[in-house]
Amino acid sequence: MGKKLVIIDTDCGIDDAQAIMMALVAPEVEILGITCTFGNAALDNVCQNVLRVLSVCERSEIPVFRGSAGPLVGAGNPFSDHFGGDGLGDVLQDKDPEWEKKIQKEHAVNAMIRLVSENQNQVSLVALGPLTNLALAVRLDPGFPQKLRELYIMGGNMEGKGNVTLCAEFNFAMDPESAYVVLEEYLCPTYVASWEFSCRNGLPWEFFEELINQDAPAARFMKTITSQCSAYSQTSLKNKRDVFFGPLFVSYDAYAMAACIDGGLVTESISCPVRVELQGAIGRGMMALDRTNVLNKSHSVSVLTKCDVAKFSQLLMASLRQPCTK
Ligand SMILES: [Ca+2]
Repeated sequence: MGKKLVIIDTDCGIDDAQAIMMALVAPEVEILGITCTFGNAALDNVCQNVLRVLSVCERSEIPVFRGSAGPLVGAGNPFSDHFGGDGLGDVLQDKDPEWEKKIQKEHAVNAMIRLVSENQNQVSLVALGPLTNLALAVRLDPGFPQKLRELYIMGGNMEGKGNVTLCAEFNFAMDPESAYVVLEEYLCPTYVASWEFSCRNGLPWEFFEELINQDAPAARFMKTITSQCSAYSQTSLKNKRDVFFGPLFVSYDAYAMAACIDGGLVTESISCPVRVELQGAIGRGMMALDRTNVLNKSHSVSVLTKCDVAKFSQLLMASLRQPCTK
């Protein structure tokens, strides 16, 4: 049986690194390319972070493409320091002076369109950052979404709880117009792993300790990049999000990836049209679920609500036992 063909679009922070490692280790997945976007860090950092992850896992043959450096509209919000200024916890010193030569010459959006056109109806696109590259892809090639097998998105809200503004999740808040375009115009099967979905399926911190203390290069890498990062600090557990979700370890992007890798992982979802709010001091960037189809849209997405946490834990554990022979 053929492998599942995957393109990963990422703003490579720590949780993206985790998600990419999960895809790298999945025996049934073939990664056609990794496309980079701004988000958790500036675009140059994102590109270097992806190269690092591939290097740690000894999978540097996978092509990496440079994409959008900012949102469609406006100057963009200041970069989040959730995962440190460089996106990987600000602890890595050994910069590769040759990194730019390792990035493909082709622009990420062109690469996405080409790879999907070469493999029509076979590619699963997993979007882990702001959706700017995806919005540009449908503008350059209006038929692009129909050539996809499916789209998985980490981002948005299902309960209106925000993590960077009152009502908006980071990836959507960084480029609301792109999130809007994607959720209006990508008519392929679409699965949204929202901020609250990730938080509601979090894991105990004891699991996190076990995860990063495995005896393998990928685990040691993850232990290093999370070592100084407040997002992984158990002493900062009483931060704002825990008002809603409790003190859990949440590897956000890994949920969207896990859902793509294992169709049986998601145990409950809501099928309905959605729309991203573009106006408002409070609502801009929020995803609204249209459960009664007030908007009269023809296309519904799957908004994930529950997953098999035991299965997810196993995928996480295996992802840090790298490099390995497939
Ligand atoms: Ca991300």
